[in-house]
Amino acid sequence: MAEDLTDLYRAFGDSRVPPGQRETDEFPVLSKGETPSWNRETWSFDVWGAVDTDLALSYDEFLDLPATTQRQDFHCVTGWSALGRVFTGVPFPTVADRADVHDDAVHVLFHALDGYTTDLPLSECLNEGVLFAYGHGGDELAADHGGPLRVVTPHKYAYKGAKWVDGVEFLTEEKRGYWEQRGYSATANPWNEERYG
Ligand SMILES: Nc1nc2c(c(=O)[nH]1)N[C@H]1C(S)=C(S)[C@@H](COP(=O)(O)O)O[C@H]1N2
Ligand SMILES: [Mo]
Repeated sequence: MAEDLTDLYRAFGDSRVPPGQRETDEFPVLSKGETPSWNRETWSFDVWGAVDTDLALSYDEFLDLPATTQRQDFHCVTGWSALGRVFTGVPFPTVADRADVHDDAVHVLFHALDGYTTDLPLSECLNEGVLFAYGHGGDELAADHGGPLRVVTPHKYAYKGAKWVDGVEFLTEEKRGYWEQRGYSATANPWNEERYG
């Protein structure tokens, strides 16, 4: 059973579809470049920075972490919203707990196989629904949608969710990610239409 997070918008606004967004039945692919290849034998999910325990997990080790399934909406800053998508994976706090994050960590930079990065305050990463997802709709997450592993952030525009994520850096000060350095909002709250920074 998927945990239903489609009412998460109530904490942020009155309408499930945020202002300026239009609903689509599709799940479009939006990437800055090509879909990167990966090797199951050498792929490593790394956690470093302001933590006591650096992590370097193989894909199989990642699959052994306790998982959850959630139904959520997905809002791209370019204007489409895909409603009721079902993702399976590992909640952000589970990873943070394993890494023993330092008390002075305040920010997180996600790293991906295509060179993409995106950043969020640590407190926003601990919001309900931030998930490292390897499953979508009951299947393995497709490569175009970020397989083997991606982040989803139902309370933020979707560029906050790094596809092909393979690194999480905990920081004691803010750092900006790929789109955040190029004029997109660092905060990215869809119900406030925080599109540009
Ligand atoms: N690594 C990586 N992650 C990324 C992107 C990207 O280009 N590279 N694009 C972002 C943007 S702008 C959006 S809308 C979503 C799109 O996810 P989808 O292709 O599964 O719809 O991924 C986000 N994560
Ligand atoms: Mo996007």
